[in-house]
Amino acid sequence: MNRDIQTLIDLISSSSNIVAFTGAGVSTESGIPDFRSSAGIFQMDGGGFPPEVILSKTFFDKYPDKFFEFYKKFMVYSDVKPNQCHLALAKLEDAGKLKAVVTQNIDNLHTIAGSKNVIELHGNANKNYCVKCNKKYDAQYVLNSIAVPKCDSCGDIVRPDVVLYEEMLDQEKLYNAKCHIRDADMVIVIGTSLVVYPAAKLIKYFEGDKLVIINMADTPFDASAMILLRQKAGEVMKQVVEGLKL
Ligand code: CNA
Repeated sequence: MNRDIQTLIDLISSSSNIVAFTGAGVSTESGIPDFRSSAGIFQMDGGGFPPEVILSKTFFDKYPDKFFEFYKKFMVYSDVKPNQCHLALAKLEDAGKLKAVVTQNIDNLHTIAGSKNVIELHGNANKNYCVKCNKKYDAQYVLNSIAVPKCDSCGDIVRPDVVLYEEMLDQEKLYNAKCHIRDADMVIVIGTSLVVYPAAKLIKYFEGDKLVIINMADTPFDASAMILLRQKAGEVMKQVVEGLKL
């Protein structure tokens, strides 16, 4: 085990109010691409449109067929399982160490892994609703639909309950996440480029010094981290769980 992972274990041992702040990088080891890695969604073919344009509210309203063609290929996740990182965070919560997972992910994997206090800043792809009558649908309904998913009650469009580009984040969730991070005695940032705002700004509310970043690439917050681990999140967190005998 390398020295930084041992330090991480020691920091966790001496903490009791940890918050994990996660991004798409925690789910790549489950087989879901992130946005910005070399094999990420931003490198994929959007039929002539950049993915961040396709995943915007304007595009969704204008070209729902093209939106769902892309979204069903890359953004609805079925048959995926939590990996060592998701499972480790659930164990840390069970052990009374971790108080919340604040995630930018929409894949539901923290909850499937057993984490209870999960703040999903960008929503959840497993939740979908009719834009007219608000009837609820699961991800399978969207995946099974031909072209644009339509409500079986009123016939209007069924959309994912996720935050698209140009849309506001839920202010209550944002405030809740901010309070957790402000009050934490340790924050572990995992698998996020920390460039998507306003989510990334939340890190600025942390008042302590035990900031750990586990990410394969540089982030704008690296200089503030007490420990920086450029390793796969699942591999690091597996060793953490073993080291803590959880
Ligand atoms: P991002 O900008 O793609 O950054 C991901 C980061 O994770 C990159 O810096 C990678 O180097 C790093 N990374 C990749 N794999 C690993 C690994 N195994 N271990 C450690 N680090 C790794 O994604 P962000 O989450 O920062 O950006 C926020 C967007 C991405 C949110 O709006 C999400 O909804 C959106 N997104 C979510 C998912 C998902 O729910 N799984 C998938 C793709 C995109």
